[in-house]
Amino acid sequence: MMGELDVIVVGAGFAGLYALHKLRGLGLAVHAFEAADDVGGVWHWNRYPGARCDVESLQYSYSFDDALQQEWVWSERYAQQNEILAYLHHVADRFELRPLISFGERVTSTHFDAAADRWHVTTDRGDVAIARFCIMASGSLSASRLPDIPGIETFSGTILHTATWPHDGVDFAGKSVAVIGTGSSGVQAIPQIARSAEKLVVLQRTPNFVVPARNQPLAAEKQAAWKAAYADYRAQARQVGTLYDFSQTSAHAVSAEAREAEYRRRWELGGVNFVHAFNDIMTDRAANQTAADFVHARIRELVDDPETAEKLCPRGYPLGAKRICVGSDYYETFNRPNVTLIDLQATPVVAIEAQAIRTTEAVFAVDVIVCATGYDALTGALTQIDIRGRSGVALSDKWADGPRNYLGLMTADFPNMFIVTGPGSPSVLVNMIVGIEQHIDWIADCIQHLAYTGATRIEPEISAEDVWVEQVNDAAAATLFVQANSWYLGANIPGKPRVFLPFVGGIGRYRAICDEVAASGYAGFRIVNGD
Ligand code: N01
Repeated sequence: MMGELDVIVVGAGFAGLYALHKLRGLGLAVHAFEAADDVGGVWHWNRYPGARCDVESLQYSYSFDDALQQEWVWSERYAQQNEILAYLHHVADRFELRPLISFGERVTSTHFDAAADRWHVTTDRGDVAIARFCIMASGSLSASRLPDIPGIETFSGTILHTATWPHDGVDFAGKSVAVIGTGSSGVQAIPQIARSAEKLVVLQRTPNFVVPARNQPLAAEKQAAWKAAYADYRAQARQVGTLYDFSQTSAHAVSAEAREAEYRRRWELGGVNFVHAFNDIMTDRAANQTAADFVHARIRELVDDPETAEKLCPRGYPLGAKRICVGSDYYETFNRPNVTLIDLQATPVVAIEAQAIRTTEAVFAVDVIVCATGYDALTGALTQIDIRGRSGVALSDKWADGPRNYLGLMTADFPNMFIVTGPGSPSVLVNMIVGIEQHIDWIADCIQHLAYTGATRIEPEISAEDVWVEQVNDAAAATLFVQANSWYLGANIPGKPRVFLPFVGGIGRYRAICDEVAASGYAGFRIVNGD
């Protein structure tokens, strides 16, 4: 058992690493537990072919240290997984964070001792650490899930999940492969697997809107120009998350020709910027349909077989209401002779057998099944740990009908436990690094405030929590996000309560709310003074 700490951090991905750096800088005794054998979080685990970030490299990086952002050189517009992981290794080494991390230790429980105001954190190795504060930097999309298909355990070939990819890679040459799932991970992996596998069957339950990435080497001049203006760009990003070309115009305010030209311009430039072509795409269904129609037309242009093209056209939910996907050669891949698309809505999977996948219409013999089936998002990494607060109630019980917290940062009955980019915060709806830095900075200020005032405990008032949960729900209800069966709503997990998880009001507004709360002496929180 290690000596008593000020802060325990769970996880050593982007959030955990910055938390360690920031809090150690304040003179606090801080330590992290990380289940993996190295730093990186999702970027350590997600090594599937094609894995890269669809936020541009110059923006998907820390802003807290100017020398770091000036010196690190990105090679591509969108960094590949191994480059992001190399960056995080560099950060861990540069700021000497490794000695603060226990690797290969998964936190299994965190219990609050109300008599001593301390968290007791236990790992799967049986280690116990005690600290005044606990920071859950366990990730928003880290609890992966295999599909609940009958017979999956009987498959005698190789079953892989994109989120736990073998570190020495997978050779698909000469193999018959099935990919289940066509979200961001599937969309990135499918074109790569198609190039090396003998046969590829793509099992699609819901088609997604896929805009082209137009990835390219990052020109030295562009990188230099960004670095020269980083202070300004980062300041803007703190208000909007990722810098896009945000339109101030309604899709209805321009002619059909002008609309088409704008969509085409953005389509050619590539990336998520497409969704911001008009300012009502995420709030007005008719406006949204104009963008959806444009993408449908591109799918029909890119895919040779008209039947396959129709299967790939997303319908019945608004564009962007499920996370938009950014792909490279995604639709073109379905023109390859070795690739077959199966529409699971028309012919659902019945079972996985020893060497095959059976749908209601056919049997596909496969050697490898790649599950790109996603995550128990935002809450999964938290509820799979036995977290018990002041009264002994488990967090998973408190959140049985959906997550309840204040500002997404803390939950009543769980004093001194902070959640980074979890439910009730902008989280996955904005650039994760911007969200992480905002949360860690706020948490660090809060811990300092408690130290200055001699307080030992902070937790939200139930009333503040109730109001915040309502505010999160109201913000989502005013958008089209709630009109799709997405993981944002927990719809991908059987039995998970259907609650829109992230705060949709934007990082600028959210930051202002969090700052106001802090400036007011932590209104909505109950602070207890003295040991
Ligand atoms: O997971 P997903 P993901 N039978 O949940 C299907 C981030 N990310 O790993 O839509 C058959 O989006 C499921 O179908 P349906 C990003 O935020 C970012 O792809 O539920 N199919 C869906 O098609 C992203 O949004 C990057 O009907 C089943 C797919 O599996 C988030 O992570 C890259 C099934 C799951 O898609 C999650 O993305 C990768 C079943 N039983 C990830 N169960 C970039 O930066 C599920 N599906 C680019």
